[in-house]
Amino acid sequence: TTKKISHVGIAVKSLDAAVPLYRDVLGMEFEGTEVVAEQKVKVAFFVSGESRIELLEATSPDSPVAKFIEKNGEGVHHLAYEVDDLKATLARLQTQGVRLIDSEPRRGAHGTAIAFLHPKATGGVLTELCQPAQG
Ligand code: CMX
Repeated sequence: TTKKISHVGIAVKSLDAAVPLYRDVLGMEFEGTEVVAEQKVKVAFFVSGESRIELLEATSPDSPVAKFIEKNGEGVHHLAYEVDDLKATLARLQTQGVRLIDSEPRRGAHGTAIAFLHPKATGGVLTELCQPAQG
């Protein structure tokens, strides 16, 4: 079962341009940036109370985020839900016939394990499941 919204992912053209809005205008706590090589993105995390926002910048023209911005412009890219046991959740979704992008967990930011469901299976909302790193 899902525990909570882990974060909302927002596609931006430039982290340098977008970070000041979230940090200085909206006043969120900036946690820093990280390159997630496997996903071809550089991300910036912000904390706002119990909520987290992830800004995503493409690190290559064939990044999913570059393709998304080309098609839609900047904007909300995905919703991520926290789960306790990602492998078990993916196995269950597979038996339920849900179209997955990732049938096995992949590496996300902060050592999390992540997997995406296909937006065609989730009403047009790109959905990520993530399991926090142990400890
Ligand atoms: N939200 C909702 N719909 C989306 C979407 C998104 N973020 N990205 C693509 N789509 C839709 C497209 O609009 C398109 O719909 P139509 O066929 O109706 O036009 C359809 O999905 C196919 O999209 P596409 O542009 O042809 O692109 P691809 O199929 O090549 O890729 C997707 C789409 C979702 C499979 C790919 O972006 C993907 O694998 N995403 C998961 C990985 C990812 O996004 N990583 C970056 C973030 C990593 C992180 O947070 O760490």
